[in-house]
Amino acid sequence: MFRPIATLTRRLPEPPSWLRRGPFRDGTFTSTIRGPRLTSMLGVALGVCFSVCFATGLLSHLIQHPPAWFGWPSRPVELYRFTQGVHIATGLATIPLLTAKLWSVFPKLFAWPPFRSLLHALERLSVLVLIAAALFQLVTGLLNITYWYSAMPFAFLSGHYWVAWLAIGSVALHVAVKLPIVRDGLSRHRRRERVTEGWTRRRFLGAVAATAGAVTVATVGQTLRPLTPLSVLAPRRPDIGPQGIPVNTSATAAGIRPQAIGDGYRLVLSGPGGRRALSLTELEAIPQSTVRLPIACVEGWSAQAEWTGVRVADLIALVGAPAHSRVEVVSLQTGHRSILDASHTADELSLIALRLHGEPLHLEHGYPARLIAPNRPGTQQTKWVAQLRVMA
Ligand SMILES: Nc1nc2c(c(=O)[nH]1)N[C@H]1C(S)=C(S)[C@@H](COP(=O)(O)O)O[C@H]1N2
Ligand SMILES: [Mo]
Repeated sequence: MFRPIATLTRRLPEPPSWLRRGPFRDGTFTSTIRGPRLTSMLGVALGVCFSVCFATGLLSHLIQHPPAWFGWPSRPVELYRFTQGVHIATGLATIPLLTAKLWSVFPKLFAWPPFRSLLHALERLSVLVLIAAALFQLVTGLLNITYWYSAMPFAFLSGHYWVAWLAIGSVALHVAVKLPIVRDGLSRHRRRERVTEGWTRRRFLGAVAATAGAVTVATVGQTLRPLTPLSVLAPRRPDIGPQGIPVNTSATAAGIRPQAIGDGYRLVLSGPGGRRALSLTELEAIPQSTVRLPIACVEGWSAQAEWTGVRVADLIALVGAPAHSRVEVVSLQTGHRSILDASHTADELSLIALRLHGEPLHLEHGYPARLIAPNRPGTQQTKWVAQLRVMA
């Protein structure tokens, strides 16, 4: 009879000792800083960082690809700016934490025997999956925020999303397996280990914490304005660009033709009451509102600005649509569009903006007209708007 548990836990024969060479020999790794206490402490910090990063990343994914059950409100205005700032900051802080943790367990790669049982082999395999998935997430995230797309021969979004599930799943398994060791590693009797070891360990942990702190301080200014001058490592300075705002996609890159935004430009509205095409002059004649709203890019930078334009709800009223409508916002750029759900359409802060800081929109910011709405990922703030289509 096949007994799975017994098969999994049966002790495997020891590999021949002549295989035990190089780092597999005893006494290769001599650092006294390493040990369950150090690994446990790093593990707890990493676990917290990773979980927060996963939750905020999942949220961002749901907002951009909402399933039927999911609704994202238009208030508080800066909520997405905050959650996505946290996503990028925790992701970046993970880099020094993971590096230190991998260093702390590195000798285990050469443990002897490599596998005590099938179960032990499976457990080690799951750690390998965890490390690979975590490294994949960090590297792809980093490539994405530094705009190095050419280094990723696959779709960033689906890769980063699906491997996140693999990573969080193997984290959960890893935590469950290691919990007893972590408990023991963090228990009080361990604290009374030899004083000198405790001291060097504290110095090491201090250095790791300082590095994680330095990475955060040198990048979080891309969204936290008071720290902007310190943002030496941030891919984007939120205060540099035309009209003081960064540009992700330029008009040239978006393929915006000068004819399309000249005198012939029309904003086309379509709804239950028919179709209207408004020139820029006609748009300017409609009562204007001025709002202060951020562009909160998925890549972690954000910039606050003062926008002036026409309320989306007022525009769709011209074609007989109620304020609580779903609206498709179509760009002059081929293929770029976004959806305003009912709460965002109805929000009085949602504008088709014609001006930025009191001046006509810069071409790079979406001249003649762009969408700006509260609590929304930057990628959904469509520039060079050509049409507003009220959806049935
Ligand atoms: N048509 C169009 N609109 C767009 C984009 C784009 O590529 N094409 N990029 C979006 C992204 S990712 C961001 S972060 C914001 C940036 O707006 P800004 O360039 O005015 O700062 O515009 C959004 N609107
Ligand atoms: Mo963005």
